[in-house]
Amino acid sequence: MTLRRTDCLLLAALALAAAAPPARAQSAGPVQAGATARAAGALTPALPAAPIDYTQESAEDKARRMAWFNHDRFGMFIHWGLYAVPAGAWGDRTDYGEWIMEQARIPVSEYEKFADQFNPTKFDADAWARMAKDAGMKYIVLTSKHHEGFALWPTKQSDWSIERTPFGRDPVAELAAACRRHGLRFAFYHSIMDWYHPAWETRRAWNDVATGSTNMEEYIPFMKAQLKELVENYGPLGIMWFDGEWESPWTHERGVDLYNYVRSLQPDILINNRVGKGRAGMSGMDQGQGVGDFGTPEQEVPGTGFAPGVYWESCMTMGDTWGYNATEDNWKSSRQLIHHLIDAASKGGNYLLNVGPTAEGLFPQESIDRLADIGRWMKVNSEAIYGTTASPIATPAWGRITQKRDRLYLHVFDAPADGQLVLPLQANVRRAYLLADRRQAVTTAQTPAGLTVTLPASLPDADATVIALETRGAVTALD
Ligand code: H79
Repeated sequence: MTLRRTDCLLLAALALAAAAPPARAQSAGPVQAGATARAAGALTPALPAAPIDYTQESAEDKARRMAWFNHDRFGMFIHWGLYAVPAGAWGDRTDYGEWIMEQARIPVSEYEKFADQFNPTKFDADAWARMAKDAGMKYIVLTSKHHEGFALWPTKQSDWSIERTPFGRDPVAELAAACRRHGLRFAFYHSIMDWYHPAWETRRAWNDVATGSTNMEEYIPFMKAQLKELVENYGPLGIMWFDGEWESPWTHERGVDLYNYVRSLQPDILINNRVGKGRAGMSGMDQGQGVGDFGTPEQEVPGTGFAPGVYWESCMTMGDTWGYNATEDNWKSSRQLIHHLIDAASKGGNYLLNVGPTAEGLFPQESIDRLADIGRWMKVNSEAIYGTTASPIATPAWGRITQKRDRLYLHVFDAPADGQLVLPLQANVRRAYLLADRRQAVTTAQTPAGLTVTLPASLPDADATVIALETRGAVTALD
């Protein structure tokens, strides 16, 4: 057993002592006995403030906090951990990813050996941040800890961390600094479920290094202490992106408590809905009782958007796995990835596209190539993504629509054979042109069927050519 048990127990005791009953922001709560005694002196100390219930935030305050997320639309997910060492291979299979410990039932004593082999000497945080930036991404979400429980930073709460490896550097600090240099927001993915920590209640049979008994009252203070390190040492952070919430030890009440805990450390941070229990499977949106700031569709873009004030972000892999797999051969095309980004924006959501770096610290070449392709598209067309809102009409067969102030952006994926787009819209168009060539005028006409746009004979971008329509006055949907 490698965790410092005494530390864990001490933290558990401290956290229990500090725990206060949940209270609404406006209720002062009962006066504490200790405070009353001290108040007898000449100087009256302030009463301890009641803990804020951040889940009671107004829609306006939330919109203010979500503004950057809602504007930026596009981020990079990075899944990097010890699973990069086996790179998907164990026994006679080569198709594993970041779930390899669980799916191959690797004894933890065996898995621990990957730490000795994790030495990413080719890791260049600046290069990673630059690739994200050049692709048009505005934020990076890095796995501080995936389900394997391994901390990618030198945590003081456990020795199951980067300090177990020969690497001798803190990749998290390096990437946080590089993001800041490149103007990217930095964020963490953090798994609630933990296959390594002995106290996680659904401890695996193959965790042969764990001792003692499982106990969530020990595990939760450990997790909070790790999160405190992440927020205080690498912040300010854009997002704390939780996952692994679906197992039975996690409850709605624990989710609300964790949400409030992380917000109390950094009030403006965003927290995804996997902090709670509301998520309806891989569709990622809350059903029933939820907590958290945004929905998390996984490996899909929803068919339609959602009501105003409902925020979401689709996360997706470029291949089959999130963690690096050396034999990956099912890569999505750049065209597909560009379409996913546009599709998400056209429905009012974000796109979080994953890279699984190698144990040497490199992005797979296939990912580098795709990021460059997306970057080339974004360089020309990003104004049709950033700061846009959802399409005013249902998804057309030929592509997608985004809008911003007095502009509509038509993203043409597949031009209709007759070269005409008919939008069920009433709009006064004062200028229409291609973002790829603003001198290339496009003809529009309002007809009873709607707004008709005649495409140029050839479209410059085989992935998505964007037509900007500058409008005057209201744009109304016809039905
Ligand atoms: O980190 C990446 C994956 O390793 C992780 N999420 C992304 C961001 C991931 N965890 N689980 N899965 C992917 C797939 C597992 C799905 C299931 Fe379930 C868990 C099926 C049943 C339990 C989620 C929760 C879907 C239904 C309930």
